[in-house]
Amino acid sequence: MKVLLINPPYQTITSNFGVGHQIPLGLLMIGGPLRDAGHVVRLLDAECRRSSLRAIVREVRRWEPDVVMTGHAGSTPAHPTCIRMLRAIKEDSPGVITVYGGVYPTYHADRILAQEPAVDLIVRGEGEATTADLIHALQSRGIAVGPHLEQVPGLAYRAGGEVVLTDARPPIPDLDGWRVGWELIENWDDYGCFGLGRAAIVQFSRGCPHRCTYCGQHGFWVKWRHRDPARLADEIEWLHRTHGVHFITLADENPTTLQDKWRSFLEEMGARKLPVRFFATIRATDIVRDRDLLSLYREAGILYVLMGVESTDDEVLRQIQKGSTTREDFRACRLLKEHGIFSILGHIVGFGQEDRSTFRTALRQLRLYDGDHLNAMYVTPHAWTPFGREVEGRRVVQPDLSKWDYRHQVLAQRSLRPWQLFLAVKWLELRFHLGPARLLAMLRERDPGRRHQHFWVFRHSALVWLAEVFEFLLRTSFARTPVTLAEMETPRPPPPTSGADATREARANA
Ligand code: B12
Ligand code: SF4
Repeated sequence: MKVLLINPPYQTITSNFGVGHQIPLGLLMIGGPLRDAGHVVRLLDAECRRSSLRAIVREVRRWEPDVVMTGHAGSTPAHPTCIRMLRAIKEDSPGVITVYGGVYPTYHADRILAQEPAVDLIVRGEGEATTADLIHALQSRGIAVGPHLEQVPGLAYRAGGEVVLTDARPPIPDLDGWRVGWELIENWDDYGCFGLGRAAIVQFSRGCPHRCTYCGQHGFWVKWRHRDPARLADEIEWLHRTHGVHFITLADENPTTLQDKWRSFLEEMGARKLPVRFFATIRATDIVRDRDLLSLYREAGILYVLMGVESTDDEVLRQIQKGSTTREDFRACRLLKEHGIFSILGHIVGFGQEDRSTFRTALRQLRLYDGDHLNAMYVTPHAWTPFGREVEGRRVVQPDLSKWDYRHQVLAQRSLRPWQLFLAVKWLELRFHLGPARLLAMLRERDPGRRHQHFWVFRHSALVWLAEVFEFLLRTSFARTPVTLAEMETPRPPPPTSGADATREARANA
């Protein structure tokens, strides 16, 4: 079978002006097993090439695949682009089978299939095993969507005018049993991060034992599982030696869940002494827990840690079940600084009803933490999260899904109009990054590598800031008569398991 994987031409300011374009790991993860099963697979990265829909359609016509597959990491905001692309492909090549996967289509499979004839099949949940079985079924029992697919768990499709959801597929027990299709990358120079050369994304683990109310990632992966630390380190070494990769983003929700496994990975990387640097998302509580391991973090190459502090108000942290406190956030920032690791503080606005004083307090607190960079985001009420259900009655000022990307306001605020909230967020970013103490520390930095990083990020943060202001002025509009989230008719999934159950499960799995 000929399978064309398309990374959709979804463009973001954060990739184009910020960190840089990243490899589409999700597509590579389904592509590797398909190639191993003998299929002819190609990746068309329409995002990093900024391809037009017309160019994509032409490429599909020229290459004549049996199946086109698409999906994107920024799943919700990329959805409108995916649909526009699939419609254009179907119109031009009606015989091609279209398969769509990722987080958003997983949770909205029935609605998407009911509304979009351009989507033939949806893969629900993690994609490797389901895709391999699906392509096998299509090859052996006819390249058409029909009852022969009923036996493939994890699928959704239309049959006889109805949407069929096959059984849920259990999570893959052995992550090392599935290979990433690295050879599908056509040009490694297309992918870079933080100005540090060629970059790749890898996953050490999937899932998360925590239950922050606004996040649905733990539900998507179902169980926390991890790869063998030494095998992952081997793969990173191979990426460095074969493809000149110098920067790795860990795509994990929570790589530090089990300290001994995380430590083994750090030791493996430290022992290899590779000129490879890492970006990882790590909770403040785990940084504090690992205070005696932070030199090992450094030796392993951890350079950037994104820490979701989310709010500088302990009451909000409690409400969203973050499981950390402002004291721990403060402590974690200081520990990272002492060990020469850059911290990026993920701060989310919109959990409660905010006003000007909330922003003044947030600035004071964030400056006190003394993190290196600030990533200010807007809360996004995904329907499959407890927060999404909790705020059903709140009004949505941004009905355009392509802006549900954490960089645009979605929920209305009582005391701040959208333009006021935007100004407050931009003010917060500006005041944080231009704080005199921060600027002085940057100028005083002696280490040339760290100095270069400081200036690179400063420059790119400024570009993102300016681009977002222009975008707001020229291309952003808000609903004139906002309806509530419930009125937007979002389907509701079953509630997730409790945090305590999941933590026990993670330990048992490991
Ligand atoms: C690394 C990362 C980034 C990186 C790299 C993104 C990239 N190009 O890969 C950067 C920093 C650039 C980034 C940016 C953004 N990100 Co991001 N990012 C992540 C992160 C940490 C990991 C993503 C990942 O690679 N996961 C591992 C892969 C293997 O998982 P996967 O893509 O879901 O794929 C699996 C399945 O979904 C399925 N699948 C996926 N696609 C397809 C397609 C088919 C056909 C099939 C069959 C199956 C299938 O199979 C795969 C293997 O099992 C996640 C959080 C997390 N820990 O998951 C957030 C996350 C994906 N990001 C998110 C968002 C919103 C964004 C941004 C839009 C933010 C912004 N405003 O800029 C941008 C998008 C820009 C862009 N161009 O990508 C959200 C998406 C929320 C949602 N559900 O819609 C997430 C989930 C964060 C969160 N906690 O909410 N991101
Ligand atoms: S720690 Fe919270 S926000 Fe982060 S992945 Fe886990 S549940 Fe989501």
